[in-house]
Amino acid sequence: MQLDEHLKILGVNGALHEVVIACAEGVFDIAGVVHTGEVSGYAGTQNVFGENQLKLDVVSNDLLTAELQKVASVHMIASEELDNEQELHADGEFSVAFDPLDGSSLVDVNFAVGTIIAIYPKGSFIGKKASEIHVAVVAVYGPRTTLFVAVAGKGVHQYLLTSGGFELQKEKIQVDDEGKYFAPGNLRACAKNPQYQELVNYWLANQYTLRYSGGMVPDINHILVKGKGVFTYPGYSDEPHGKLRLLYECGTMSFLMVEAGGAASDGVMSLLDKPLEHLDQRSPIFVGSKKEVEKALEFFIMG
Ligand code: AHM
Ligand code: MG
Repeated sequence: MQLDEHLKILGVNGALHEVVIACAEGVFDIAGVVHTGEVSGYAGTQNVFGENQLKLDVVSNDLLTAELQKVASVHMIASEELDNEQELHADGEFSVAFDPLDGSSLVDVNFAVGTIIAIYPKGSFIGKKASEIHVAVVAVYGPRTTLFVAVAGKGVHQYLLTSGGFELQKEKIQVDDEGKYFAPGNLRACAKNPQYQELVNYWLANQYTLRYSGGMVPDINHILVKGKGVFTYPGYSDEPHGKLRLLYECGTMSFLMVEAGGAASDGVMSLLDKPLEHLDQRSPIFVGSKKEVEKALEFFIMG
């Protein structure tokens, strides 16, 4: 079954359906440039975070924005590659936040990368929480392109990009409460954060399997597809909030995990309930199987 039809079965109709399809079109366009390698090198610009933008980052941003621009129901957009949120259509019902190409520093080594998109109610993103997301759309560009669509209250579903479009691959993805896979982001933090070192020692002593690629999307994709595991990206003294952004990365990936029956925390509270104070806000993240997230947090509370 194609994405278009499956969305209707999930109760995603009308304007929201149009926005989700536009996101999928954007993913299709980005998959084209990622897989052909025709766009390479640096753009010669920096994003708001002071990071050098790849031409691919800029092109991916433009492709997705162009698809959203076609849909009158998109009110505002915010992108990791833009300085500010932008209004597309004054009467739109939905605001869309995205990281068009997460993990783009992994493109040259041909590792998997992804796109992270969240559809919120209209208006500015400031003050919004991930619990308000209507639909999350997350793509993984590996040897194949796969797409997760998480619909609020209706679970997470996976699609495969085939020559005929996005084909339903797996309905209602569920993550077990426990599972011995670990993806430890920001291991550099261990040097100054002994709690994290102790958590890593716990995983090693208990024979967990390491599955870490350096890309948050493929790492969390691993948890969703295998149905278990945990991904962590804590902060430490030099970078108390870590690196990953609440709006573009942590909030959306947390929504996806919670819709699949997992958990997501910043170490203190659920990442779904954390209001956005500014567009470039960073957050620590502990996400995955419920008990694995709880276990990881115990080390930080004890420390
Ligand atoms: P990006 O948005 O600049 O691509 O950075 C996000 C990526 C995540 O996918 C990944 O988890 C993280 O950066 C890894 O960063 P590092 O290796 O610097 O800790
Ligand atoms: Mg990113």
